[in-house]
Amino acid sequence: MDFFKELQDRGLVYQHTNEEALRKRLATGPMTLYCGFDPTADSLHIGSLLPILVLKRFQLAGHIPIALVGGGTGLIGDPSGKASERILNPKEVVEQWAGKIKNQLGHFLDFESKESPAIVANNYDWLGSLQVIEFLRDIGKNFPLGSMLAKDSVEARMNKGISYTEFSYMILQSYDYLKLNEVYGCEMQVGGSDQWGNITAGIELIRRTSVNQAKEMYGLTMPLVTKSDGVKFGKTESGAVWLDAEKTSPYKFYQFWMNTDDQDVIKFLKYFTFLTLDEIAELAEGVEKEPEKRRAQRTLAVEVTKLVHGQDALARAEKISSALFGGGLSNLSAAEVEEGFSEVPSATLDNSEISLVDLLIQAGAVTSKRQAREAIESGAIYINDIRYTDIETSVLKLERLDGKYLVIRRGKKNYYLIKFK
Ligand code: 629
Repeated sequence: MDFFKELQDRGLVYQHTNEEALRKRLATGPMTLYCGFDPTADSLHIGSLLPILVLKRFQLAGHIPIALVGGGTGLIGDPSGKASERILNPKEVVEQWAGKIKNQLGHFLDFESKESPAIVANNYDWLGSLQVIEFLRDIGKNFPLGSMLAKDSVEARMNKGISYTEFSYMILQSYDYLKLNEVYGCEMQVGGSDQWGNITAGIELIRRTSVNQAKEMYGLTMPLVTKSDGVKFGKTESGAVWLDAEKTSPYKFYQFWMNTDDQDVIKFLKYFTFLTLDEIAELAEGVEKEPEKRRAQRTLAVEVTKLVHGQDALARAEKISSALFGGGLSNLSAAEVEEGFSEVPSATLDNSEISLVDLLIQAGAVTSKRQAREAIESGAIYINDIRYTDIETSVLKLERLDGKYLVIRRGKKNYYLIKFK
């Protein structure tokens, strides 16, 4: 099996250093590689998923992945791909985020593997104790200003402005690569295409300083994930799609992938799943011949949700999805109702008598009594999947989901949640 070719066929290779040498090196035996993740929030989001899975692909092919948490670099701020200077986060906050991200990264890699156990490291361990005189004498001397100014990340900010702090970021990331080379024999750095400048800066630093100068160092970037409609990948109306189940529920996560365009779904299956290219080619035929079945989308949602949240959370997400889209609300537990309807308008009521008309107003389904009456009498109102057309319906007698909830639907897909105390 030609692993590099597999990466190329999946569309995962954007830029790389010397291809011939890299292919040869990959075929020679296990190699140690790394990718860094800065703690800029309390969770990773799906933007980080592609490089995480690339680390995993390398590990499955017998190589040793290092997931590096940027506890140190996260205190500085990478200007790569950023249109303007960042606001510094407090040290304690970055430290706490670094811990969470380290934990998340651990879920994707195998630490028990006999031949190629994964490594997680935090660059604060070496950057945090760097002394400024040493830094400028031993490291800074190897960075000609001309090549620093020529990096896209710096050039793009020359007019808008860039501080000395962010300008220096590439030196720190380069030093990480050098450290990881010395300590773990790391020979390759991977990242998104925005990281190319930092990766090549690191290779250059190692070339200038390392005792094993003869040894080739490698760099590889993945393409930026784009969507055919031009909308930024990974954003929804309610913001980023996070890997933390507390921030984006597994149900929402599952639905995000379900909603992938036909134009994008095959590309995403190649990027984000471990299905073989043959299996994906079969799904591609389905997209051509019977797109309405959305088999490719469902497979994508199943595979990625399972990878990130595990089998149980996937089963819950599927159950909630089929209850919401195919009927069967009454099978849902309280936790599933809360997960499935976490983003719809909701109201909490006590058990005092209330008319159906007032219930709809309380839920936010209508804005006036007249609107409520019209909606009921025209047959647009469903409660727990049953249509009610009589405005005299007794609300307190309606059967509740798990004893507590009424799910109101107005028309085809406007949902509201009522929770009883
Ligand atoms: C120290 C820090 C290193 C090596 C890398 C780093 C982090 C790097 C960065 N990466 C992005 C991030 O942390 O800023 N300077 O959010 C992000 N990355 C994953 C992909 C990326 C990149 O974590 O490389 O391209 C997104 O797909 O933007 O020694």
